[in-house]
Amino acid sequence: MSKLTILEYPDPRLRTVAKPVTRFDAQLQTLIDDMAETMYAARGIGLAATQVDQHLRLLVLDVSESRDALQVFINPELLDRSGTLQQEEGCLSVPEIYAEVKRAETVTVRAQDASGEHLEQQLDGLAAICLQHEMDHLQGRLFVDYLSPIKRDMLKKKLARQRRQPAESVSA
Ligand code: K2U
Ligand code: ZN
Repeated sequence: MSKLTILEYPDPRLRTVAKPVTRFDAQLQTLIDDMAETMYAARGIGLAATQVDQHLRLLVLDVSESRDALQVFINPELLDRSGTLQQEEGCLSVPEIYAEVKRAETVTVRAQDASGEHLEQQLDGLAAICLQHEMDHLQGRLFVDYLSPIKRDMLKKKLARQRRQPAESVSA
């Protein structure tokens, strides 16, 4: 297994719309394993293939306290959603930025597992939020897209400062 590089905003590759998975083979299983390792190492509770520059409709998540309940969703589609939940979100591709996002509280998802078998599952709470966050990634959407234009502009300026800062500290 390998740790993969996570793309960071505003990398344009994060805007790629992922394509459906059609080959359920050993190469796909290796990508799943590497994504899981990358997610756990980054202390994330979800990761979409888009974030590791693999533009396939594949995501992994694990919202368990014990960090040993990996779930894999391939070619996910939402069949139903209900309720709303507003919660502060972060993103491994947008470090140190957090913002409130409104999402469905409960979702029913249809997807395939690593062997291509179809599954249908109802998720609620943090798992539902995480799934919707990851499915946004597969559409090239980021949680910062839900920010007001003013807040998004402030974010871009903050990230630009952060990126300049390391250089300044070296030259100082
Ligand atoms: O897609 C990612 O970057 C992974 C996110 C998933 C996520 C975002 C917001 C809300 C729930 C899940 C990371 O796991 S962000 C880090 C994190 C860790 C624990 C709880 C919330 C966010
Ligand atoms: Zn994210």
